[in-house]
Amino acid sequence: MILCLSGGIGGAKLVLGLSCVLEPNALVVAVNTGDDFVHLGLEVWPDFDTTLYTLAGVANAQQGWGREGESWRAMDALRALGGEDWFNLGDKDIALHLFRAQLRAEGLTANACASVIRERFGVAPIITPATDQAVRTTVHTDKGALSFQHYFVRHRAEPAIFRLDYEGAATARLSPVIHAALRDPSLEAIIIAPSNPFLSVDPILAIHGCRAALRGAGVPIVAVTPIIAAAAVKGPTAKIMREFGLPVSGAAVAAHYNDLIDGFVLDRTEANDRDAIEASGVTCAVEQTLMHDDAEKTELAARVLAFAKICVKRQGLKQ
Ligand code: FO1
Repeated sequence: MILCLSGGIGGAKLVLGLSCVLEPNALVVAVNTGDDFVHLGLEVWPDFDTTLYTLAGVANAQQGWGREGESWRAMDALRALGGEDWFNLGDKDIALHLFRAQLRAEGLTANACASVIRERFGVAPIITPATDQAVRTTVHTDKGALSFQHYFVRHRAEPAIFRLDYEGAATARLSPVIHAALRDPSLEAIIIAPSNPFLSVDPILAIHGCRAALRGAGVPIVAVTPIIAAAAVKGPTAKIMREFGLPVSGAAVAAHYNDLIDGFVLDRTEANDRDAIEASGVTCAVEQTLMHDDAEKTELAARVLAFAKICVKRQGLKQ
């Protein structure tokens, strides 16, 4: 069984590839909750929903979020009322938010909601929010402190970031679904998907006890680079690295995860950095990590899994 930490569009692509390679009950995906927010009274879980729609085969792939074949009648009517229209919600997407609000009103935990929703969409792999508590990313920028969606959508990720806070992480706990996966004797590896390290992965790693729980599982932890040819495929990863004064490279991402990972999958455009990464104690594989279509998502997933299984668990990293 494989546990994958994921968020955003890039992560969902590898998760799809993993779901094509693994038996349905052999994949558990912990999705980032830092992007989540209550909007128009509805709980919106973008990273969970993007992953759900992707595995259910109903995602709007070129948009990177939401569903294909959407209509926007509710948004049009809301706009006519003068309601908030900066965050676009399709009619079918709204149905999911209404359904989730009903489950939450019945007292279901986040992971229980995810389980009901996954079953209704016929998605077999376990996708679950990384925590049942509220962990939300606050983006501190030259335009002030912004909630994640205000930064990402309203301000189009343009403000320069000087700090990120993951509100609630210190008192949050990893989802019981994740703890069960970490204790499962069939667990073979933990994969960190090619997601934005700062916006999609760090909000998961910041959860109280998360790093120790991951290291304590005793299986290799492998991260896949989100940087290709010194640029991010999509989204603000490269921009944030520059704002944090980091070189825009896979090697800088490997260094960011250095106290956690045993292996790193570097893109072949940056193969020259392999030795430096290995010198830091992290085993490094070099692959084509750009995923144009489902075949390439599946191929990369297969290669990442083969690499993870031969990765040697590093000793001496703090639990
Ligand atoms: N991203 C946008 O850039 N504009 C939108 O209007 C928008 C709406 C939206 C609705 C539901 C949903 O699940 C995601 C949505 N996203 C939108 C993406 C969202 O900002 C995600 O947080 C990003 O995909 C980053 O993970």
